[in-house]
Amino acid sequence: MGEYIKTEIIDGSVALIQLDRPKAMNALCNGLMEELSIALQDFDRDSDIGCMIVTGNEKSFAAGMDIKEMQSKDFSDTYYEDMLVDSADRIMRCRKPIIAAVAGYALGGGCELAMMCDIMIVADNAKFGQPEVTIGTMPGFGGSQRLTRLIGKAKSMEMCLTGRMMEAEEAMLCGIASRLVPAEDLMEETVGVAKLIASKSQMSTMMIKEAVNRAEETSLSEGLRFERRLFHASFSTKDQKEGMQAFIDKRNPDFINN
Ligand code: CO8
Repeated sequence: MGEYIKTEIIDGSVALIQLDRPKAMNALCNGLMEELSIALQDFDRDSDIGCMIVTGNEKSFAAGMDIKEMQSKDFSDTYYEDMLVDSADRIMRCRKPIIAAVAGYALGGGCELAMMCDIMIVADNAKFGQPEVTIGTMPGFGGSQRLTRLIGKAKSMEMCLTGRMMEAEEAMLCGIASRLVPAEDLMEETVGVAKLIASKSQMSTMMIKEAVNRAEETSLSEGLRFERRLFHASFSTKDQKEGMQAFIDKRNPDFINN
């Protein structure tokens, strides 16, 4: 629990972090980013937690970085403090899966934050956009890179250059979102996915996250080699022995994250 976020542990294994600045549409002020990234880091290090969820409220996931906080900064302020780099690094270093549950606005830094997560489940009222161009700046929290990788150059250019919003259905069709659900079912669906992930061996889920992320950053042959090595390494875990034995015995596995 912090000034800008609420946290909850569900069934002992899923950590839910709710951005809680409703009066400012969950604008991502420095304090919020600090609290969020530290909470994610702490949950990531908690051996009981197998999956994290980041969500906002029904009106807004996050309407971007806090414009009121940024407006008066000049280049040397942002450059010298390396604006938001610590928070982004903390989030990117998380090794366990993070799900973004998005309802309402996910704009600018909010869209970028959602795209930093590993899975995105969206409500039918979700709206995505990179509207920085309309306030005289540009995406700076990964939008120009992640959006382009997700939806391709032409569509990413159009989104970033016009600042237009994209509805949930379009986001689903072009590959931003992994699942589209009615707004009232968003949390139930997301918690269900998170519990399923958390019920697996953390050794497997962490290796899978590492391998899938590698696909974005390397050639196919290097990525395949990396995957193969992790796959081989998974045979050194007790959970691989248990998982396969449980299949043979026709019972549920009892994973110990080892
Ligand atoms: N920052 C600060 N305050 C905000 C923000 C924001 N991003 N978004 C909304 N608010 C505030 C409003 O100012 C308003 O406050 P007040 O009640 O004090 O006037 C309150 O939230 C409610 O907002 P609205 O009255 O505007 O609500 P509407 O329902 O009419 O509109 C919108 C909702 C469409 C979400 C609208 O508020 C909006 O367009 N917000 C700004 C969206 C935007 O431009 N986001 C991009 C910000 S820039 C960014 O994210 C850069 C990322 C890169 C950083 C890189 C760092 C390294």
